[in-house]
Amino acid sequence: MSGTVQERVYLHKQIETMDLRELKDMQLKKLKAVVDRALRTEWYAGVLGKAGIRSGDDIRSLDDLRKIPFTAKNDLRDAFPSGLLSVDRDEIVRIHASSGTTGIPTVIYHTQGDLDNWTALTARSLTATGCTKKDVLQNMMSYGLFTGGLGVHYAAESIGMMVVPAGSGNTQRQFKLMKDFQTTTVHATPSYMLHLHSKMEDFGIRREDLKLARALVGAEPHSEDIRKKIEHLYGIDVYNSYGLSEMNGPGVAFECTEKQDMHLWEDAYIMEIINPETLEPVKEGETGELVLTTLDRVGTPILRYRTRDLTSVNPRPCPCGRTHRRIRRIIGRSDDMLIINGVNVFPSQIEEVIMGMNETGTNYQIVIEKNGALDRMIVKTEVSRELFSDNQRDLERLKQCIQDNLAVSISIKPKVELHQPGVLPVSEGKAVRVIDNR
Ligand code: DLL
Repeated sequence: MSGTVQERVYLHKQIETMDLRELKDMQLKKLKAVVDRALRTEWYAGVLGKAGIRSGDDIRSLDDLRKIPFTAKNDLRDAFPSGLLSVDRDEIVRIHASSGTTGIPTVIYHTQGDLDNWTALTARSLTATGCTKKDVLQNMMSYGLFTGGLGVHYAAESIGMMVVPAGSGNTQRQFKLMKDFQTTTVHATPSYMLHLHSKMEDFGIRREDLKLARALVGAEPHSEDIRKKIEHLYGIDVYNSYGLSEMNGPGVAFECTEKQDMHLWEDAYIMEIINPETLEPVKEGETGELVLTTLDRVGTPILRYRTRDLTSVNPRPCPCGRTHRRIRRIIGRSDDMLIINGVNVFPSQIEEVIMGMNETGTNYQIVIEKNGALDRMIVKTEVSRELFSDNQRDLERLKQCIQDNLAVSISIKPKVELHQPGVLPVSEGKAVRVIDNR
């Protein structure tokens, strides 16, 4: 693994290493301008008007950000299709959209300038992980309205990488492309990386057939143990990438070669971490919900967006020299918390236990159902092929051990089921880990 090799390459050195005070001045200037642009949209004209904000000049300091009401996913739905459009439609060159769980879409309109800014931020992120024009990037995220495909595609091209636009799925072809074009870098969801590995043997692929050096993984929550597992299975470096379509997509926050939390690009976004119940800011370093404001967006400016993602700020300076503050791994969403017989459980806690054990495989699922008046949780996990051929007593012991570890972590003792590799369903996009049948 090349994790110890410290790359000191910046794509935008002056901005990436900018003094924090200067960065804040820049944010204030941009905030005033984005408020002016937001006022040109039907939606924010109403919302900001009610809050007494009639021009960007009503924002005199970064603290005045708090005068602006939060924007929620539902607001984007209510504003569909064009309530958040801030320029003439002729200026728009692309949209990205998501249908969400309710089926009502949200849409983000991008001008050419918006796309260029997004490309630059993502290219900066790729460079921070050590990618250069010598690398070949195989993009295994889906191309289309989802932002993981095109977002990383254009960024990689812009720094001269050769891109293999494989898209998601078709595992056998992914291996063939990796071999034929000597892919050094892959972009995929962490669950797909694990799935891919479980198929290597079936397709007769040996590790030495591949030139793989790093994986950029994101789009879904995953634990540090999952990162370590992927690194160990392939012998590569794995970097965490965070983003959301409302804020462009990938390229919002990214790990650098230090692999210690993700730099959130503060020249493009203002971040706040709030307590999701009181909506007040948490103390620096405490966990809360991430709220983001776009600073450069022209087509669809979005102010104080409640991401629902739970994280905290790592305020320590990063040895890489970048000054933009880092956010820690997303531990879950303020709305995906499970309540099992009154106990709050985040799926990430269960994942940590399962992935932290050597015997457990690469795929798992959490099923919740009603058992009379009570809730019952079943944790299904795949275990290695060898274990399955061993005797029954070892499997029983492992089951017990998983149960005990879960009881310590989540204060609940769920039913545990062990399965052979390849039995639990895999999805080509984001993994579906929780099936709530209550
Ligand atoms: O998932 C954008 C993306 C593509 C990010 C490729 C990284 C790589 P959406 O489909 O809008 O956009 O989903 C955004 O996914 O609010 C988080 O809940 C979750 N998410 C994204 N990245 C991470 C991550 C893309 N690294 C939602 N860790 C976000 C945990 C993540 N959760």
